[in-house]
Formats: sequence, structure tokens, C-alpha cells
Amino acid sequence: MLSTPVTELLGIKYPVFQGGMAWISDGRLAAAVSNGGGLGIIASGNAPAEYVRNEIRKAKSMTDKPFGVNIMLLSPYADEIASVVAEEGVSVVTTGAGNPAKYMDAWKRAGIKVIPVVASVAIAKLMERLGASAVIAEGGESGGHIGELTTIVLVPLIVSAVSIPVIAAGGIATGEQAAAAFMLGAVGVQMGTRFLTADECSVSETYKEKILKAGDRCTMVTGKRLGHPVRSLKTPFSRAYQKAEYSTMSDDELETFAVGALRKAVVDGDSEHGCFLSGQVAAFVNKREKAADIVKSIAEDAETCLRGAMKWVR
Ligand code: TUI
Repeated sequence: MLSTPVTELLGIKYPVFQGGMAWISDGRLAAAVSNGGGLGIIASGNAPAEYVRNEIRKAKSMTDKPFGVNIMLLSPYADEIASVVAEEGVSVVTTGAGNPAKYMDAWKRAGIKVIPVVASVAIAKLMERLGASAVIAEGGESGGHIGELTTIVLVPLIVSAVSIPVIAAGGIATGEQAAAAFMLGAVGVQMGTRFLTADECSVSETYKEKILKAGDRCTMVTGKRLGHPVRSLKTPFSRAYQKAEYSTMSDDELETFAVGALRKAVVDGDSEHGCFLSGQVAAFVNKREKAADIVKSIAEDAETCLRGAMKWVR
């Protein structure tokens, strides 16, 4: 059994979080992960507050275990969603793509455990000072909006800089990778890409097939010109976007170029125009499984790996 400060803090069986993926992580997926003993997380993405409230209520109807909500701070609805999570009495809030400082007091007063996703030591320290219960240190191997540092560098730097628990994210899809994160001082792992092929994940068949087929050099990073680097599968869309970034196209046009691309991938399965966000670990995701089986096998495989860690020690 893996028993860590995170399983203790949240009252969950396995120290495994399912990342909040915009348009993807709904109440059904989150409930399946939480029922499997991990922490399921509903993603707000750019969706309106009422969508998030509905998904929270759906998850509540499907599980009596704790689950979380991820608030994407660039969302125009972030303020409203910040109130919804407090009203609905959600156990855990994670945040992404920004600094949640202005919401922290209200969430803490509502008894919510706040676990921001951070990509730098400075923000991790600030979050600890503002009362975060833990932080998720997310390396640039991740899918979606990413920071600059890799998981293997970021996690131990943050572990040394703060006293709160650190959960590792980015580049984790196997028990071996989870065990490596524990060796770096993490006390939990968060995975997104690995859950894309879960039975309870509602993304299009096209999305699932692309992840199952992906190999080692299948992702690329675009969006640096606008200051929001994003990792996705190499597709006609991402290649065209990259070309546009290096052209004389205006920033406004570039922004418009990407509007709706996530929906086209997740909902429509549009291989031509969709933006299929994915971490580098898509190369490791080779089968369809129940979300609960993913959670259990990651924790058990990590445990086996950690037990074997003395192999070369004489
Ligand atoms: O947020 C994510 N991943 C995401 S958000 C998203 S939706 C989106 N789509 C296009 C462009 C932008 C967003 C898709 N994937 N991961 C967590 C994460 N947070 N990664 C990096 C950060 C982060 C960045 C800056 C955390 C804090 C931060 O602070 C900035 C500051 O205020 O100094």
C-alpha cells in the first residue's frame, strides 16, 4: 500500500489524481476515478459556471468519495466558478494557467482544500504562504498549457522550497514514472493523458485512436508567440498554427485561428481542424481501460517499482 501525506490529507486510497482537462474531465470521469480510489477532478476550462455546477452535481450523484474541480484561471468565468465551488461544497480545488491568490481566502473559509498547479518555485512558495494545502508541480512534458521546466527538475526544486505536500504532474503514465516522481520527493502523482483512453472518458473515438497510436515524437509545442505555450499532438492544425506563428499574421488573427479547435478535437473528432492536447506520455498509452483499473495499476506498479529500488545497491 502507498500511504502518503496526500492520501491522508484527502482521505483517498491511492495518491493518484486525474488532471482537470478542459472539455474532457467531466463529472462522469471524475466520479469513476474517485470511485476507483484516486482523486477525480472536473475541469472548468472555458465553460460557463452553470456547466461546472451541473457536472459537480452529476459527480455527487455518482460517488460519495471526494473529488475536485480544476479552475482554468484564464477563463472569463473564473470569478463565477470560484463562487460555485464554494456554494457546492467541493472538497478540493486545483487551479491552472495563472495565480489564484485573489480566491484563496474565500475558498479556505469555505473549507476547501486548495491545490494549485504551479510550474515554478516562486509561485509554489507564494501558494504555500497563501495557505495552499499542497501544490501540483507540473513539468513541460504535460499536455495543454505548460511551463518551461521538466518534471525531473521542477519537482525536486519545489520539494526543497516548500513544506506542504507536492504532487508531480507531467510525463507520468506508468508505475515506473510514478515511482520516479516519488523518488524525487513527490507524495502523489497527477495524470491527464493516461485517462484519455479510459472507458469513462467521453472524448471522440478519433481522439482516443490518435493517443493509442502516438509514438515518441508525436507532440509539439505551439503558442509561444502569444505567451501561452501549449503541447498537443502533431496534426494538420498544430502544424498550420505553428506556420502561422512564424508568419506576419497579427496576434489577433492568430488568436482567432485557434478558437474552437479544442472542441473540434474532443467533441467532433475533427482530425483536420481539431487541437488534440496531449502530453509526451501518449507514447506509453496503448490500451483502453476502466478509470478505476488505471488508478489501481499505477499505484500497484509504482509500489512494486519502489520495492525493487534497491536492485543495484550493494
Ligand atoms: O493549466 C494547465 N493546463 C492547461 S490550461 C488549458 S486551456 C488553455 N488553452 C489555451 C491556452 C491557454 C489555456 C489547457 N491546458 N496546466 C497547469 C499549469 N499552470 N501549467 C502552467 C501553469 C501556470 C502558469 C502560470 C501556473 C501559474 C502561473 O502563474 C503565472 C503568474 O501569475 O505568475
